[in-house]
Amino acid sequence: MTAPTNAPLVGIVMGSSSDWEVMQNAVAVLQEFGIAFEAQVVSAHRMPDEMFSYAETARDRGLRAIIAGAGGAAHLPGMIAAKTIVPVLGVPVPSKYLRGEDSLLSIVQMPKGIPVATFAIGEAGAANAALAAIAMLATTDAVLASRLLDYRERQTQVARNMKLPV
Ligand code: RP5
Repeated sequence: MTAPTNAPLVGIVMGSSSDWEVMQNAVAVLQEFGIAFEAQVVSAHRMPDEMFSYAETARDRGLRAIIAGAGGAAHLPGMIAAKTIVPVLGVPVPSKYLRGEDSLLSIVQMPKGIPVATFAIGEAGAANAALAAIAMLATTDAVLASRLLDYRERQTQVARNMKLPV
């Protein structure tokens, strides 16, 4: 199957609408770079059939990366990765009782053979997952690569202009 040209390149899935506050940081970065994306709730333990279907169709639908965020016993990224060879970028969402350390360990400790690229807990992880997806797309898109370099340069200038109150 050939994906239409305006088809999403990056899929964002999360285990609950309660993950949105964190995961919207990935959306914001993709929007800033003008990357076609899709975002939806796909709960691993509450919607296992939809999770498998999402992963199984991802490649044919043209997705080049999947950003998967979940909290607690966060099996969504690993199970998505188990069903597709589209690269999966995992975002540990902060949890109520263990502050996301459970999410982090659940996502990062994938057994050998099925990788999930795992990012920081919370907002930084979500934003960085999007930047990593953009970097992957930029390996075959010179215009996007140039925009990513510009983004880095702007960050550098902001840091160089930082003043301390002493
Ligand atoms: C996980 O359980 C979700 O990813 C979320 O982080 C957490 C809590 O979900 P809700 O109870 O808020 O729906 O599946």
